[in-house]
Amino acid sequence: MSRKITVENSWVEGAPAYALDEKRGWLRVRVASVAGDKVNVKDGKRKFTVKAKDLQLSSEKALKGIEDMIGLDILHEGAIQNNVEVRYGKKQIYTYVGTILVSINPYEDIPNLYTEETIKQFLLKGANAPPHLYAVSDNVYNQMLSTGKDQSMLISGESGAGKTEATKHCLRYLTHKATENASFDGSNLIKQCIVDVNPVLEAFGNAKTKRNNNSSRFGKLFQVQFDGNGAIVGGNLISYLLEKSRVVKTSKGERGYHIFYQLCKGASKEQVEALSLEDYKEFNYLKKGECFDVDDVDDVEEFKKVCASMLKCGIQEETQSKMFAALAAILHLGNIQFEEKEGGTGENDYGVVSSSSTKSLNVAAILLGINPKVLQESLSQRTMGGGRGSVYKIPLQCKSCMDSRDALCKEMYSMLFAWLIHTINATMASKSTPKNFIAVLDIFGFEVFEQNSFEQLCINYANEVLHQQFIHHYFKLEQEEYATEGLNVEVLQIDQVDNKPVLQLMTAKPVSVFALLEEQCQIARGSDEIFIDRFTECLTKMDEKSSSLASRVKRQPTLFAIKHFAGEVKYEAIGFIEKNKDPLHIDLQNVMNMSAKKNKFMAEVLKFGTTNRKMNTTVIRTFQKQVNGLMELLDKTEPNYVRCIKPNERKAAQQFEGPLVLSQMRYSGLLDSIRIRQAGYAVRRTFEDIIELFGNSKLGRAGKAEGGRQGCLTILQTTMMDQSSYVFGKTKVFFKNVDSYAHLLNEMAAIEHNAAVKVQAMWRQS
Ligand code: AD9
Ligand code: MG
Repeated sequence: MSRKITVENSWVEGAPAYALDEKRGWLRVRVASVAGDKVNVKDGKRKFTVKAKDLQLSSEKALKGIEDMIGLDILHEGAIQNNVEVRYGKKQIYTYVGTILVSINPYEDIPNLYTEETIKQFLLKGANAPPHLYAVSDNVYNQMLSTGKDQSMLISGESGAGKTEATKHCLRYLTHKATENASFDGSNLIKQCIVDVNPVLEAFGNAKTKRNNNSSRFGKLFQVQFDGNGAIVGGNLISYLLEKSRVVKTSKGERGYHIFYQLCKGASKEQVEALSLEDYKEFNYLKKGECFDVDDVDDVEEFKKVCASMLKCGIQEETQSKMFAALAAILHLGNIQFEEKEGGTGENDYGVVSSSSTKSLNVAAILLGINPKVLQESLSQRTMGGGRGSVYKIPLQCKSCMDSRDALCKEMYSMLFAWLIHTINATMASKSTPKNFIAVLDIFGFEVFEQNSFEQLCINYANEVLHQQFIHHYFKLEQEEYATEGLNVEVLQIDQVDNKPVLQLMTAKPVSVFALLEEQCQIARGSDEIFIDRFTECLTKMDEKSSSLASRVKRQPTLFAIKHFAGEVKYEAIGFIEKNKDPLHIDLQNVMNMSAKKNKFMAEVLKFGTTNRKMNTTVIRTFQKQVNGLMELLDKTEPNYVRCIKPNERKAAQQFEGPLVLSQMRYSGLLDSIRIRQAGYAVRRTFEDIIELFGNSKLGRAGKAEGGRQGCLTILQTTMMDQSSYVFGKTKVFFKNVDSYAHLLNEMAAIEHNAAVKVQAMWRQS
């Protein structure tokens, strides 16, 4: 009688396998002995015990590090980790899982990976190229031309995983490809701008954080537009959720936006004098993080590059000077301190600009083109509406004065950023109607920190929406493969991986996290505390699936938890309402209006005030609209996914941490896409593969003689495969699960009178 091999419960001594180790992820081990549902394994000399469910079959192919992991016929976590780890060790950072490109950040420059020569090679190789961003970009471009369908490249991953670098490589390759394919009809300016826009965007939108020395603090979608011949005719940028709090606040070891440091260090003598930038280390906004420099970055050099790039993006020197003046104004505003008014006690302990800050106040006022006295008043008092159209002013306490100052700076910076994007877009705008576009999305990945606030809620919401799109796309692809093979697809159940319940919990009307938060923002006495109480109340009114994904955190009354597709996140509700309303009181708006009267540049910039203000809406509503717009755009495209993964938290080269990589694979939906595959038919082999499996045995020869479908059928019938465990497609046989495929291998071993170890060796070869 042949011995039954299943994945979980039948291991033989000496069999190679993967065992799950908490600290190191999946390790290659050999089975030492089996004791019930526990298995003792050996990792070199070290012995340890794992549960049978934490042991997986070893894969010979993974050991070699194959280019497309779909080729691992049994796709599981152990083999996947092993495969990418092996490749990473060989500095092969790119690997496919079917059509998804997985990219592992090498944290070092790999020789010849991105040279002009390499680009040329990829232009020649076409479909035969090894996994690379260039190969994906090449394919995307060709797809666009051959199908006439717009394309998107969705680049995701957590902070520091390499999204922005990947985006740049894609755009660079696309500009080469387009040039090769069709000459530019006078649109060189546009191509230049597409190439040069990055240093500008990074200067204004990136900063050093603990995770990444060049962290993008905004999301972006870059559309490259083409004519019918594949020539680039235009470009368009959309930005998402710039982290404006970074202008006024950075934690230790982090910096504000690069441009501030570049300007202070790189400005000419005249500029320094005109903008009073001599003592830049004394600017409060810059010194808070106690970090003025970034390793291996020369801010002076960068400043030159940024100025040159701005020129290519259509921002002339004169305008640049005005931008710098606005930035300097922000820095000087940040140095205005407030103190309690002399002699003031009790009711009168409101703030006035401290005497030591007079210079900062004056410089800021001059740069903005307003009267210092008016600036001082606007920061330290608030105009309120009385009855019958009357107004009155109330003085602010010190803390509120500082909040006012910070609010003004944040607003000015975010308007400047919006203006910048608008101006770049004007330079890149197509003169003719484009036929197609390729959209490259570089957007913040799922975030879970020790403390999570409103920003994480927004970011994680966007990730849920993108994840759903990904899942649905993969589901569709699977269905298409079944359809091509002529199979009935009823076996596929999207429910297992669909994240609809979380999205419902977050966005449904009338009850959801967003709906309740909006409600509190609309009513005068709304508060974070009421929001979170209402939230608990409302959980009972939601459908069971959604409500099971949310909870209040025990003994921490202001915390609530949401189980996202990528894991549970605990959010601190205090501050939600303020952040969602993002108010800018009238006195600060007046400061900007006054500045706009004197300063044409400020008048331009002012047009880009946050839409929230203009429409009297909230951050969530604006962001939801943006995300919906993004999804509408992406839905019309053929999506292509790039999953960037960070191998360690130390920005170190050649350090691969299994559990960290696996958790990102989970976040990125990679493992879900595999689950989708396994939800239908986990193993699929061509008829020829099956026949080949039986080699020169009698049955193998019989199969070969009949060939194709019939040969395969003979083998399956002779080995008495349970008929319900597989189905025939047009070119492949599909096995429901790994166990039914195991039965076949098992039979094969019996025919060959071989030991079970050999069977497991066959597993590895298949
Ligand atoms: V964030 O969400 O904006 O904080 P990204 O964009 O995912 O993040 P980024 O592309 O900025 O990460 O990469 C982080 C750093 O990793 C880069 O500054 C490089 O130092 C390093 N990196 C990333 N990709 C590569 C690469 N392909 N080769 C070499 C790389 N180094
Ligand atoms: Mg980035």
